[in-house]
Amino acid sequence: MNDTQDDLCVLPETEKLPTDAKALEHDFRRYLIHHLGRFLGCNPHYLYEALSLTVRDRIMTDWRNTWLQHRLPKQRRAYYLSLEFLIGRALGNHLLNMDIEEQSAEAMQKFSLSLEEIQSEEPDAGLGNGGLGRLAACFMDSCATLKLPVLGYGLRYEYGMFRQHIQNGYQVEEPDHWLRDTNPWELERAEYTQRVHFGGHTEHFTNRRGEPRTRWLNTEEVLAIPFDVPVSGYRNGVVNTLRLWKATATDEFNLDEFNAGSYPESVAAKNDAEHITMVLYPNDSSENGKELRLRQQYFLASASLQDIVRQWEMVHGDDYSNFAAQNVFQLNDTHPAIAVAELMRILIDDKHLSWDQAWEITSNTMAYTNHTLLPEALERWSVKLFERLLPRLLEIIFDINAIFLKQVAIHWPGDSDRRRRMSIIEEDHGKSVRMAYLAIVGSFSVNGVAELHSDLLKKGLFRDFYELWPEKFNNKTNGVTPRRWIAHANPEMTALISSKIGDGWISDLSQIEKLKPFAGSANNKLFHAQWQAAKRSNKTRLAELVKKECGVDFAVDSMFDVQVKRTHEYKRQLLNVLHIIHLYNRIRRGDTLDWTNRCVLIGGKAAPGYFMAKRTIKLINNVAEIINCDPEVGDKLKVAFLPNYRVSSMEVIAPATDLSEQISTAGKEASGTGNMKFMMNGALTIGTYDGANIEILDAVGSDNFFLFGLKVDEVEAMRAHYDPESIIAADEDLKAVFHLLESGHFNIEEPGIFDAVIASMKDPHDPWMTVADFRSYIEIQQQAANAYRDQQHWTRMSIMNTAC
Ligand code: 26W
Repeated sequence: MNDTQDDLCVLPETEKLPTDAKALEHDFRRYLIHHLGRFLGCNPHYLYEALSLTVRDRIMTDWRNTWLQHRLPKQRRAYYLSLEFLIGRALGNHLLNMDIEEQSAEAMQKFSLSLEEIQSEEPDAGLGNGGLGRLAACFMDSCATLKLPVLGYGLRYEYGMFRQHIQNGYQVEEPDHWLRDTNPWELERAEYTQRVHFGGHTEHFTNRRGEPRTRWLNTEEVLAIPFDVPVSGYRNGVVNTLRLWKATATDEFNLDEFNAGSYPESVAAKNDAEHITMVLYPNDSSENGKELRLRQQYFLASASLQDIVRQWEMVHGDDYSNFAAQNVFQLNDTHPAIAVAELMRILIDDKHLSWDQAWEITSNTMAYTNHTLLPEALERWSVKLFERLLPRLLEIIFDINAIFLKQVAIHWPGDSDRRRRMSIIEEDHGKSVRMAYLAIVGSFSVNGVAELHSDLLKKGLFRDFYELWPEKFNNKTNGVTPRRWIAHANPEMTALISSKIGDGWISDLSQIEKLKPFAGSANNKLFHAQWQAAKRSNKTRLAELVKKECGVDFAVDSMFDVQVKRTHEYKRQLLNVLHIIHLYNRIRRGDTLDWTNRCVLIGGKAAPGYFMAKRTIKLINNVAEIINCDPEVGDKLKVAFLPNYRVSSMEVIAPATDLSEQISTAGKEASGTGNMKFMMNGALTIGTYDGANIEILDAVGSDNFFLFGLKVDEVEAMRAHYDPESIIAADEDLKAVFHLLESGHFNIEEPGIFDAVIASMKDPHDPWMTVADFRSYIEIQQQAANAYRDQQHWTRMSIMNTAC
C-alpha cells in the first residue's frame, strides 16, 4: 500500500477470499506447488509456509481496511514502543481469530496432513526475553480484539532469544536464526524506509529570522526498513499492525569508501549498520551498558517517531496543534525512553517548533511503564558514550534537565541534595544519564504493573518524583490474552466452559465468572468429571513432551508441580530445589505416610553472563538425575528440567499444570504474568505475597490459594539481623537438606561446583533470603499435597481459579 489517493479506498466485503475447506485446499496446493515449487513429500517447513500464505491472504483485506480506519483523524492512536515483542507462533493464533481451524484441518486432511503437526513447524518469534516482551504481545492481541487503534513498534532481530541446550546439566546457548527460512507473516514495506543518524557533531546558528537553531552534522546514516506483521483481533474484522524495523546501510555510506578505493572497509561499514538489528540482548534484569544496545534503542525510537510524524504530516501538514490530542506513546520500560529527547529533536530541529511547543507535545504524549524494581536493571548510559553516539540528543537531555531542576528548586528551595538525587544526569562515578528519570520527567503518566509494585515505586524508587507529581503515578495491573492462553492452548477446557456459559468470555473475560456456580460438585458431577478429563488429557500431552525432551517419565496421576520463567535468583528456583531435596530426604527415610506423588517441572533460560542462574540450572539437572534414577523413589517424585522454555512450550505446560510455583522474594517480582496463565487454566498457585499474586489471591480467595512466606515489610525488617546459618541449625529438615547438598551427593563427579550456590543461600546478605522462607514453604507444600489427594475438592478449587 502506498500513500497515494488510491489507498484511501476501502476494500469491499466482496474482495474477501472464501474460507471453506475446498478453497483452502486449493490455495494451499497452489502455494506449495506453483509458488514454493515443492511437493507433498517435501520438508514440512514448506507445508507450514504454504498454509500460512493461504491464511495470510485471508487477512489482507481486513488488514488494509483497519489501517485505513486508523488513519481517520477521529480518535487518539496509541503507539506501543518496545524493544521486545515475544509473539511466539502466529499460524494457530490467526486460525483461531478467523474461525477457520476446522476448515483448515479438513483441508489438510485431504492431503493426509495433520494441522497440529504443520503448526509445530513454525519457529517461535522469540523477539523478547520474558515477561516484558510477552506482555507487549498479549497487549497487541487484546487491543486488536478491543478494536483499539494501537500500533506496535519494535525491532526485527535477525536472531531472537538464544536457544537453550542442556549438556551434562549445563546451559549451552545457540543462536536462534529464526528468519533463516522465510517468514510468511511479515510484509516488507520498503516505501516507508526511514533514515536514522548517529555520531557527528552539532552546530548552533541563527536563522534568517534571528531565531537560534541547531544542526546535527557529519552523521553516519543507517536505513530503517519496516516489516509489518499482522495482529488479528478475535473474530471482529480488525487486523492491527506490528511494525518491526530492520537496519541496513545506505548506498552513499558504502559508496564514499568504495570510491576511495577501500572496498573491504565499505563492506565492513555496511555490516556495522546491519549489526543494529542483528541480535536481541538476552538480559532481562541487568543492564550492560553496551554501545550496540544504545544504538538499538535510538534506532527504534527515531525510526518510529519519524514514521509517525510523516503520517501526521500527510494529513495535517505542518499543523501540530492537535498532535498531542491524537497520539500517545507508551514506553515499555526505559528501553525506548530516548524517544522523549528524539521527539523534541524532530519537532524543534526538523519541524521548527519552539522549545515550549515541542515540550507541550512531548510531555503530553509520552507515558512510561516501569517493569522492575531491581536496581541493577535500571538503565544508565554514560554521558561520554551518549556524547559520541548521539550528541544532539545529549544536548536536548541537558536542556530538559536544566529546566526540570529549576522546577525542583522552586518546589524545594535550598534542597540541593534533592536536586542531586533527582537530576537526570547522575554526577557520581562518571557522569551518566538516568533513563528512568528522563522517562518520568518527559511523561504524563508513570505506571507500575501490579498494585503492590506501583505502590512500592511511589514509596521507594521514585519517591521524590511522586512527591513532586503525585498525579502522574498510577497502576495498571498486567493481564494476558485468554485467546492464546485458554482458547488456543486448551481447546478441550474451552469447549467445556463454553458449553456451560457460552463463548462470550473469550473476548470478554469478565464473563468467566459465570462459571463460579459450577464449582460446587453436588449438582455438577458430570461437569467435574469432564473438567478432570480435560486436565488429564492436557497432562498426557505434557508428559509426552517431557519424555521427548528430557527422557523423564511423568505419571499423569501425580500432581504436576511447575515453575517455568527466566532463571533468576529473585525468582528463587533454589527454594524449589530445597523443597525437592527435602521430599527426597523424606522418601529416603521412609517418611511417606499419606504421600502424594509429584512431578516437578522446571524450565527457564539464564542470561548467558549470569553465573548463579546458570549454576542453578546445573543443580536442578543434577538433582533431577539422582532422584529420577533412584529405585527407592519411583513414582513418588520425578524431577525434570525442560530445555529451551519459550512461548510455544507454555502453550502445552499451562493447561497441564496442577500447582503453579510463584515463589519470588516478596517485593521483587513486579507482577508476573505466568501466574495468570496457569490460574486461568485451572492450576492452583503456591505463592508469596508478591506482585500480581496478591491480586490473584484477592480474586480467588485464600481457600483456593497456597500462600506462604514473609511479606515485604517482614523481609525488610529481617534483613538487618538475617542469620541463615542459625535458621538452618534450628530446623532439622533444612539442616538435612543442606547436609546432603554439602556432602556432594549431587555432584560426586564434579566436586565443589555448587559451593557458590550453597554459600549464596547461607550469606547473611543474601538479598533473596531463600532460607528465611523454607519452613513456611515446605509446610504449605504439604498442605497442597494433602489437598491434591482429595480430587473432588481439588477440582472445585481448580474451577474456582479459572472462574476468578
Ligand atoms: C536492561 C536490561 C533489562 C531488560 C529487561 C532490564 C529489565 C528488563 C525487564 C524489565 C525485565 C522484565 O521482563 N520484567 C518483567 O515484566 C513483566 C511484565 O510487566 C512482569 O510481569 C515481571 O514481574 C517483570 O519481572
